[in-house]
Amino acid sequence: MHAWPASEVPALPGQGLPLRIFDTAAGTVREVVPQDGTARIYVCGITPYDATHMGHAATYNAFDLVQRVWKDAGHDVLYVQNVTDVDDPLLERAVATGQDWTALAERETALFREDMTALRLLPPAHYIGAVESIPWIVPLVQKLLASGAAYEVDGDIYFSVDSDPHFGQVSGLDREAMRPVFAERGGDPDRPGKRHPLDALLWLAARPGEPAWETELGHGRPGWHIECVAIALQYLGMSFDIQGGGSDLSFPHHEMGASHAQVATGTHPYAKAYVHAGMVGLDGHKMSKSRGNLVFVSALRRDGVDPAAIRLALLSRHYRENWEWTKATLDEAVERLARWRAAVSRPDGPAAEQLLGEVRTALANDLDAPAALAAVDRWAARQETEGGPDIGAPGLVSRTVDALLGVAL
Ligand code: 5CA
Ligand code: ZN
Repeated sequence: MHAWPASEVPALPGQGLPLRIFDTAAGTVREVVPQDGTARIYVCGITPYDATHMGHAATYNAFDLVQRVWKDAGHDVLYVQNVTDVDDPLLERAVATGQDWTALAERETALFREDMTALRLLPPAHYIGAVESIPWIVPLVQKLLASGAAYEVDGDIYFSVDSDPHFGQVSGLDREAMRPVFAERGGDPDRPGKRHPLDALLWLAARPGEPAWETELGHGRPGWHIECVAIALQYLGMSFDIQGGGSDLSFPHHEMGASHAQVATGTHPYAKAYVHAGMVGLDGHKMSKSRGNLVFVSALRRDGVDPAAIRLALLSRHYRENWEWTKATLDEAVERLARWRAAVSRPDGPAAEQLLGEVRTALANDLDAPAALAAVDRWAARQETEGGPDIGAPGLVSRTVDALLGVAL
């Protein structure tokens, strides 16, 4: 499917720093070094049964920063994202609201593209739906079946976690801790007939009234994890630089995805780093479609909120933090945006080379956006109180903020 239009990334003088970022698998911040000049990243996309909320936006904002840091450091970026356009939550919502599931998915995906465009989040080079990826999923599952790493239970096909010696290395959880999380996040530990309670679905045989495709695996539809693996291997291959998503995906989704890929290809690792954004909450709970405690990007836009202010609000929290969305966060961002815009509207000001260096340093250090905002705040405050002689400094500030933070002043 098509992605969304890219906003220009202005060129900056000099070169940015190598990215250091927290890798869940390593449990530490470390340098991720793209091999051949091209940095490869896969970010898990939405399940399109409801509109983009601030939690989604915060997660995609984090991985947008990754790309901006890489580009600034001189890399080409190959970015892939999926759309889970067939899965249980989508089908359930379609039935509950009496809609056609494809129409629901198309409408919400279109709205997501508009939100991403408004927030100036860079589009993936490949934006791929689960349905589109079925032709790549089938041979992968066949390979796993042939090697004995997958097996059937009443026509459904499961992945055997015991087939991967590296299983558990992404999340770092032991098997006892995995079980309740697996049950909570779409797994079925208690289904009779499975070899191991944690074994995950690769392929579901057709259920009455549900969509299904006729394939060499029989009439059915794909499981969730294998969708992302098929798309990532198709466009990025093994050992790409970053597998990204919210922290709710570290287990089971990214753990299972890594195992599926490692066993199917016989190589390791799936991704060099697994990077996870914290959860955004509202009123004391993680924002989630199932709970319904949501603030939608599109609703704020409809209310006339400047998308640049939404973006600044997201940037005001470190991406790894779990945090609560509040009206005050947005009000502060609206006020900051006005201050910055006033500061760059003058023809001259305090020299900005140091600011550029500070923003680069902050972002290369595990995407410390709050530190980057603080640096711009300091420049804007100096501009307001004392001004400066440097012709072109405001222009450099606005290009820095645009290129590295994605905010157009
Ligand atoms: N389609 C799958 C991934 S393959 C999925 O998780 N879809 S989603 O629509 O539920 O979430 C899309 C992305 O937003 C995921 O990376 C998820 O981790 C992230 N996300 C969901 N809720 C929140 C939240 N409250 N805060 C931060 N990120 C969130
Ligand atoms: Zn995914």
